[in-house]
Amino acid sequence: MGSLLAARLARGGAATVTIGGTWAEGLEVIRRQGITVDDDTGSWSMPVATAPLDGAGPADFVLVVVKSTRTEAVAVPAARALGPDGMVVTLQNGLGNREILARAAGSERVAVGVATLGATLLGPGRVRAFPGRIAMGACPPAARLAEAFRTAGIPAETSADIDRLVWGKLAVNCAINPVTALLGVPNGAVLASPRDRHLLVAAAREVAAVAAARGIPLDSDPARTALDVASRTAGNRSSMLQDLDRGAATEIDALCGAVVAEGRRLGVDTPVNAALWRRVREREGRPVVLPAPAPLHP
Ligand code: KPL
Repeated sequence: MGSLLAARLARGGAATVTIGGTWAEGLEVIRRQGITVDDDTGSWSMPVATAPLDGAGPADFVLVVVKSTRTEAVAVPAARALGPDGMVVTLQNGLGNREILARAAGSERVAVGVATLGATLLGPGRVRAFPGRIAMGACPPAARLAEAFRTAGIPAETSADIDRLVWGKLAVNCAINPVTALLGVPNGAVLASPRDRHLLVAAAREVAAVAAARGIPLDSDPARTALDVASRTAGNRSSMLQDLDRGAATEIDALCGAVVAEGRRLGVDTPVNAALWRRVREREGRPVVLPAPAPLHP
């Protein structure tokens, strides 16, 4: 996602872009030959400046797009890269990222967004893009950033109801990601089996029940949305399946784990998310100890 957004924003010309990170090989390839994007227009390349994680900025915006398992590691460098009026913007999956970043940068300097664009890393400096959009919490800096995204050809807007969008996406990810990861199948394959569909629906509805208990009623049925997304992205291997395939830690704690913890705090039962959380942790070979409820934004 970082490569895709950096290349598109740089090509759009409304922003000066630097991509930072810890993947030395990837940064080196980008420094030498830019980023190549394969999208529905074909294949194109764009030069993008690079910086080590601790060497970027000062920036008006620091977009955080790392996996939620890495948020803690990038929070302080992200905060340090901010210019005087800069903002950190998290476009990550799951819960808890905003709070971690706020501890480093201050809550007034963190904005939350939801990205439904898809990106598959094909190799260092090369990414395949799938269409989607970005929404961010409403504030004047986010409106400026949304404008830069639109200039870059990415549909983007601000929303006064960003928590609803965050929880709506969370419901989709808690349903599709662990089920496809555990079964080892692309998203669309879960639609063929009534048992797997039922799991998907039950996981999404539990997330909606926890959201409602937090005072965030979701406007459309998240189970319907999860089924629609699974059908629209039928050929995709979910990000969690890709993580399991390459032996990386998954985002299960920030997805089902955070829902279970938040459900406990609010007195909402989440047995399906708990089972999915446990099974993915077992598959990763990590201990099954429920994460402490994350101190979430009220
Ligand atoms: O966001 C996704 C992910 O894989 O993380 C979905 C929407 C499930 C698409 O694969």
